[in-house]
Amino acid sequence: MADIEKTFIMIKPDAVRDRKTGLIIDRIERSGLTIEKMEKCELDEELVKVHYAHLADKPFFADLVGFMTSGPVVKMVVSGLSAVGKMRTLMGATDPQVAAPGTIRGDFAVDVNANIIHGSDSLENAAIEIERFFG
Ligand code: IDP
Ligand code: MG
Repeated sequence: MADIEKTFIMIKPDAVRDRKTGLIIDRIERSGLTIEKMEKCELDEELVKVHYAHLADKPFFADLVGFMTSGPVVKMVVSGLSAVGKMRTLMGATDPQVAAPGTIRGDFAVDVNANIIHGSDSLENAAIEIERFFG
């Protein structure tokens, strides 16, 4: 039996700017998952740098930080059975060019630099990210 989990989800600035928030929320709710918390906000550069610290040595890091601070995001806590993995499946691959049709990134994004949505990649990171953004 799968466990009820909580995961951290963030609709990125490109999707908020392009008014895709409602479409993405619809996908999450139709999948049977529950939005526990949700807030539109702007991110500090420092918070983004901590959140993406695992990518600090990548050539695209500065662009990523610039992108994530370019406008408001919508951050959420999403819960449900196997919520962490289920959201990763709903989101699709990191690179929208290879994300499958029917996934959020496959359907709404074209560019890995601006790939619409963040979702925690493990239960452990979900707890850390929920505390980081909502604690
Ligand atoms: P994930 O978002 O699917 O978990 P990560 O590897 O954790 O993927 O990367 C975090 C974010 O960094 C991605 O969602 C994307 O916005 C950006 N990113 C990852 N790889 C690349 C790349 O090769 N070029 C540009 N941006 C990238
Ligand atoms: Mg990640």
